[in-house]
Parts: sequence; structure tokens; C-alpha cells
Amino acid sequence: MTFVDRTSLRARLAVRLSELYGREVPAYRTLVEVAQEVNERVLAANGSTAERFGSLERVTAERHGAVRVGTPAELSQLARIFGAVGMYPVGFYDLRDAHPQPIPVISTAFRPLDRDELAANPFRVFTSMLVPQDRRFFDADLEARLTRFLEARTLFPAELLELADRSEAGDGLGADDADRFLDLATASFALSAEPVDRAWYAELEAISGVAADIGGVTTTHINHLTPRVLDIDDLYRSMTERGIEMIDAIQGPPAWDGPEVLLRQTSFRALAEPRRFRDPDGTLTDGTLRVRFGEVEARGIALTPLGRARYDELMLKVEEAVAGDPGRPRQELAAGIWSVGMPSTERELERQGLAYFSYHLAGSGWAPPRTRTGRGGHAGSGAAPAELDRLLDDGSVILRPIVYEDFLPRSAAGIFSSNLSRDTTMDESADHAPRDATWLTERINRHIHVPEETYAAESHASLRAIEAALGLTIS
Ligand code: OOG
Ligand code: NI
Repeated sequence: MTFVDRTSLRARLAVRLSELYGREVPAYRTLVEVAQEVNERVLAANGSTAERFGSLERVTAERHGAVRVGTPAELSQLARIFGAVGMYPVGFYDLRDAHPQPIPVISTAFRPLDRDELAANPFRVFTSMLVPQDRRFFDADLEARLTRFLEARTLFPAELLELADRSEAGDGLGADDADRFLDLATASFALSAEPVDRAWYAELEAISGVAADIGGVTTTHINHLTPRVLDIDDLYRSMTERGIEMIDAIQGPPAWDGPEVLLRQTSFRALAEPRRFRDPDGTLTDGTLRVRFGEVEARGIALTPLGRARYDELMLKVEEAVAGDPGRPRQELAAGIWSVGMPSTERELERQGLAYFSYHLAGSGWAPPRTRTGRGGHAGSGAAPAELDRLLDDGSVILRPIVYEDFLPRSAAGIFSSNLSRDTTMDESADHAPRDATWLTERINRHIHVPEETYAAESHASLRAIEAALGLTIS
């Protein structure tokens, strides 16, 4: 019997979920089609530099999903399912503090860690968990009812979890088990036909649409699945031309003349999907819910903590400028602020220690080193040392940008809230339940990796490889 390793299982799971979501949300198919057209256009116009942030093959297959669950137990089960396909929790996001719209969840993203695993298939899932204990959103009575409701449901069958554990322990599954795992996993993320308890859903929706989507039903589902494009401005225009109504803006850095950094995202508005409802007297009626949407993203260079602080500072300046000059388009204001505040070349980003790069001897090709990411130091978090600078200046060493593989809390909150029909209801003065990465680690019993540590480790490893090849210390 042929063996299916975790890398192939991940690629197959991404395809299966994409097929499922395409059947459920036809506008997603249009999005994927347009994304592919955009990528081909960019490649035709820019040749191989278009692939500087990832091969067309990688980018074409690339998706991120978003799923939402209710309890640490459910999140632990998801961690086992994702672990079965080589995806690990990276980053901790607390969207309860997000501006302008707080969302009553904390989140992490499951994704591959190693560069060669990312290159093989970078499937990642932004995974959020409700915090019913947060008194700003839920009073004690609602928390108790919500917790009872969540504890009574089963999102993932025992057989799926058992197969998941076997895959994680043995780095994959036999062909038949792999098929079974994929069938069960895909089915767990399908939109359920089960009637929705109208009163219960409405009670939660009055607080937050996200709370209702998570805790108002007995199942989970893919909230969205996001393809990656090489030119998100082109995609935004192309979708609008096809008559698909996009949200007002592209979240994240503006379009500008310098290097693309971090992540830019946009989405089309949540669509009304038919759902059955059960009224308090037991009658069933047809209705619709608007919770699922389509999103698309463009990825740029990962920023160091120093670069990230610069990014946050510029984004704040943009907000102030927009507030001070509401007549001018945000994009125009933002591009102006960026051209002053952000270096306009990769070399300068590197020199100032603002972004992560891997280093390669000229003539050695583009192939990135095979590294295992770990908990490294912070390459690029200070100014580049003189010897390395000299080798970069004379062209003996070349830079390759390390692509940002994670998410941005402000953009995530923007994506969440642009698709909600009303604001979150909260009592700012009530106690919030403190949550951080350590809390989450203890609950799901897995290390929550720190995004910047993974990038720094990759950067360091490339420098060590050069030093070994040259027999010198350059950094
Ligand atoms: C997640 C929203 C965040 C992103 O790409 O930033 C997100 C959700 O809606 O569940 O997916
Ligand atoms: Ni998303």
C-alpha cells in the first residue's frame, strides 16, 4: 500500500477544501479564476522577478483558510488535525482589542514551518476561538449557557482524530487511511444543513455576528478560503469590473513605489446563503445568513520587530492624515507617507535592519538553503555588519526577501468587521479574561511559534552557510 506523507496530505487537504468551498460559494470560483489571470499577467509583464516572492507554482496552489471554534478542547482537536498534515500554531492574535471593531476571539494560525515545506505547499489556516469568559461581551448567565452549548457538541468525529494522531506520529498514513482522513476532515468543515435555532442565534448575534457564527450552531465550517495574487490592485479592479462588490479598501500597506512588505488583503462582501431555521414553537422556515465571504491577499517581505514598529507608526500616521483631510483619497495620503517613512529599496530595508532576508553567494542560484526553523536570534534586527555590507555592495552576496507567512491583527479585524452587519456590543468597563500565547500553549499543549523567530532562524542559517562556504565570519 502506498504511503501518503504529511506534506502530500496537506496539499491534498488544501485541494479538497478548495473544491468544497467552490461548491458552497460559487463566487469563490470567480475569485480563484481572476487571481490566476492576474498572476499570469504579472508573470508575462515582469518575467522571473514576478517569482521573487514565491514560484508561480507555489502561489497558484497557495490558500489560507479561516475557521472559528468555541473552546480550548475544540482548538486542541483542530491542532491535532492540522498537525496530521504538518501545520503548527504560529503567532498569537488577540482581536478583542482590535480597533475600530473588537471581536470576541483570540486566534493563531496553523502553517508549515520549514522553508521547503512552505515551498511544497504553504496551506495555512487562521484559527479563532471564542472567549465566552470575557465579561465585556458576555454576562455570567450567557457564558454559562454558551459553555453548555459548546461542550455538548462534537465537531470532529473520534475516527478523524485517531487517524490524525497516527499521521502526526508516523509522518503520514497509508493510502486508504489517507483517503478516509481527507473525507472525514473535509466533511467536518462543510456547511451543515442542520436547522439553526433562531432565538439562540439571534441572542448571540445581538452581541457579535462572530459569536453567533461560532456558538449559535452545532458545527463549524470554513469561513473563507483565500487565494494569493501577485498584484492585488489589479485583482481589486478586475473583480469590481466583473460586478462583484468588494469591501471599501485593501487592508495593510498601501500600493507604492517601494518594496512590498507584509500582507495586503481585501475581500468581497459576505453573501446571503440559504439556511433553515427552527423557531421557538418548533416550526422550520427557510432564511439566509451572511457570514461567509471571499478574500484575496498579496504577500511581501517579512519585517523585523524594528520594521514592524515602523510599519505601525506609518499606519497610525495614515489614520491621522485621513482624519485630518477626509477629502483626499486614503491611498494617495498613504503612498505619500510611505515614500517618506519607508526605505524604497530592499537593500536599504536590509541595511537598516527593517526586514528579513536570506543571503546567497552570487552565482549559486536562487535556491534557498534547506533549514529547520527553530528558536533563533534576530538576524536583521540591527544594522548589517561591515563585512557583509561590503560583500553585498560588491555583489558577491545577494539578498533574497523572506516572504511574510503570517497575519496582521489590524487587517484581520478589518476583514472580520467589514463583513459584519452590525457593531459588536460590549461593556468596555467589565472585566476582560486575560489571554496570551502562554495561556494558549497550556490549553492546547503545543508550543505557539513566534513568527519573527522563524524568519530570523532562516536568515541566520543562510549567513552561516555563506560563512561555511567562504571560511570567514562576515556577520
Ligand atoms: C478570520 C479573519 C482574519 C485574515 O486573513 O486576516 C483573516 C475570520 O474571519 O475568521 O482571515
Ligand atoms: Ni483571511
